[in-house]
Order: sequence, then structure tokens, then C-alpha cells
Amino acid sequence: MAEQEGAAVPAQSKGSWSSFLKSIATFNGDLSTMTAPAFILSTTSLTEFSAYWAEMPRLLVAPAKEPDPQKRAMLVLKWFLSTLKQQYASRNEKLGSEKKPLNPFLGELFLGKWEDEEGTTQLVSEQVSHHPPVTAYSIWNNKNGVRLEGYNAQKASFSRTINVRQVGHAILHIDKYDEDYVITLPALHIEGLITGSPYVELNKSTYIVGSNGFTSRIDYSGKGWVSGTKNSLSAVMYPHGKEKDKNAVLYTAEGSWTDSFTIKDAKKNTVETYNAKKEPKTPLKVAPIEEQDPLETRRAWKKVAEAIQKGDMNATAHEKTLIEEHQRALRKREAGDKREWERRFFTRAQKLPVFDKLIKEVPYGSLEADQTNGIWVFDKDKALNAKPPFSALSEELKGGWK
Ligand code: HC3
Repeated sequence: MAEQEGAAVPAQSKGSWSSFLKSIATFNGDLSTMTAPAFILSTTSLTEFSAYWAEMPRLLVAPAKEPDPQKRAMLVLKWFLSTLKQQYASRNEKLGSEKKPLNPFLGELFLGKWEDEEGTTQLVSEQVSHHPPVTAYSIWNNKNGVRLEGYNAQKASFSRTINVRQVGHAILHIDKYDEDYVITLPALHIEGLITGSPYVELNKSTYIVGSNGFTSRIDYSGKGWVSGTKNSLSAVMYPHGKEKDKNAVLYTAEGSWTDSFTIKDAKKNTVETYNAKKEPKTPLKVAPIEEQDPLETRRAWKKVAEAIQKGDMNATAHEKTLIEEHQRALRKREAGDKREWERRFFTRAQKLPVFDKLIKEVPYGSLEADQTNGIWVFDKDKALNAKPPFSALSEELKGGWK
């Protein structure tokens, strides 16, 4: 049956939804400038999305417990695949559809931690650029000596729907084996726009390149593709340089990133299974709003979020304008003083040797620093010297970073 236009749109919003659809057909590619109807606005900022990488700490740290390098790389693949549902589909489940996230301001912060049998897994996420919007994050677990660091920006275009290319990467480091894995980020597009129930579908391929000599390539497909099934994935792991050699495949993964997938070895024996619906998540602990820094996302956007929740568009616009005006005044002052906003936890790097070395295994990979306002790395010294309410971070860092 053909998709019925606006079927999922509340009756009073049908007009604004069709105007929105008309407006995005000519939009300029900057997702932050896109104005969407009230019912599709989210109360969550993109700085919070960094948490999706680690909601299951057990899977994130599992590779650090595996002595065999080949199996370790396979467990990195398993963990990465397990994060996809959180990253790209968890909001549909919670909110009923993909909504338009709040566009973070420069310097916006999101900090939290997961505490479970794997110890503490700490998250620091910061908006390191506003034009273009870039979010950087560092996630670490001292007990298991695992660190994940990265940043991302989005380049959007319109052709039949909203298409988004992600610029940026993540790097997973395992202390015990002094091993790095460079992870590229999937392109995506929005499905369900016509009916008013948008959701994300992933496109093309991404790679995980390990410094231990193994690469995984993950291919994504959706409803209209060969597999014909929503949210499908198919992955292969092979030694560096052997992407085209079918006989060199060490592991394969097949299934769905929103449901379940299976990993098999070269002899077609199942070695790992994953069921997104069954895997337990550890809740993220975030400081109560009253104890947060004024730049922390939930405190900074509190009034906007309340107005969105009430469906009060005037109050939403008013509160957003206050934040934007304050930001403009800050930028003006900085320009007058000929200085730049000092990022709280991240710093620009001149180069990223680990990335440069490993990305050679990816046919089309590059850093694209010009698209992300620089190369962003977590600055341990900044974090060690962090003032209240972030002083506890320095204890966390002293407790195990190599
Ligand atoms: C495209 C997207 C904003 C960016 C989101 C990113 C790429 C951010 C980094 C995370 O690690 C992964 C991620 C997941 C989802 C991506 C969002 C999906 C939709 C959103 C658009 C700006 C909203 C489009 C508006 C509407 C009304 C169609 O939903």
C-alpha cells in the first residue's frame, strides 16, 4: 500500500508538516537551520548522543579481556554493531519517531557515568564547534583500560529525502595491548518523512581498522535494497590489505542492527550472537540539574525543553532566542579580544598519527579537518585541572589512564 501522506501527523499539525516537507526540498544542507513543526522537536541536544557509544559497558570492554588478537578485533566489531541501534533507532522506540534534536551551542557539555560490574565508565561530551556543528567526546573505563575518543559533524543534502554524511571518526584504545581501532561513521538517510514518522536508515559501508592487522567492513542496506529488509547489516573481517580476497575472510556478521545478528568464523560456525531486544543496558548517571555547570546541556536547555514539552511554541522560540543572543554576545566579545572560546575538555591537534596510519586501509577515508573546524582530541590536562563541579574527573583520570 502506498504511504499515506501525513498519516502519523497530529491533525492540528498537518498544515505545518506539509510546509516543512516543501521547505526541506530546498534546504541549504545545514541541519541546524532547519525549522521543524513543534510536534517533531526533541528536548534532547546532540551533545547527549555521544552516550550511545557505551550504554552496554560489558560489550565495550569485552575486547580488553580477550588475549587472541583476531578474536579481540571480532569483539570490537560485535560491540560496534551493538551500538548502532542505540545511536540510530533508540529515539524511535522512546519517542515514536526520529525528532529534530536541539542544536548545541559552542561549549555545551554533557557528562555522565555508567556504574556496573565493569566499574565506572565515564563520559565527557563537548560541543567544540558551532559553525560547523561538531561534537567531541571521550569515554573511558579504567578498570579494563579501555578508551573511546572521537568527534562528528554532519553534512546534509536533499534528494528524495534528507541524506546525511557524517564527517569524523571514533578511535577505540585498549591499554593492555596498546591497540587502536579507527572507526568510520555511517552515512544515513531519513525514511518515513511523507507519513510524518521519520526514522533513520543507514547507507553504504563503514570500517573498523585495528592496529593489530585486522579490518572489518560493515555494509548497510534497508527496505528498498537487495535484502529488502529494514536496518540490515552484513560485515566481513579480514587481514589488512585483503578486502577483495574472499578466501581471506576470518569472520562474517549478518542480521539486523535493530534486532539481532550473528557472527560466524571462516568455517561458518556461529561464534557470537546478539539480540538488541534482550541485551541489558546500564543506565547513565547524570548529576542533578541544580548541581550542574551552567554549560551542561540539561541545565542550559531546561526552559526550552519545558516549553517544547508543553507545546508552547512562543515560549520555545523566546527561550531559544535568549540562548542564541547570549552566544552572539560571547562571540562578539571574543572577536573584540582577538581570542577564541576556550574548550573545556578538548584541544585542536595538528595531526592524528594513529588515524593517518590506519585509515589507509579504507578505500575513501580521510580526516577532512576543514569540515570539522580542526582535529579534536581530549585534553587530559584540562580534565585533570577541571574546576567544580567537574573536579571529580581528575580522580577518575589519575586512577588509571596510561
Ligand atoms: C541527522 C540527525 C542529526 C544527527 C544524528 C547523528 C548523526 C549524530 C551523531 C550520533 O552519534 C549519531 C546520530 C544519530 C541520528 C542523527 C539524526 C537523525 C535525524 C537528525 C536530523 C537533524 C533531524 C531531521 C529532522 C526530522 C524531523 C526529519 O527528524
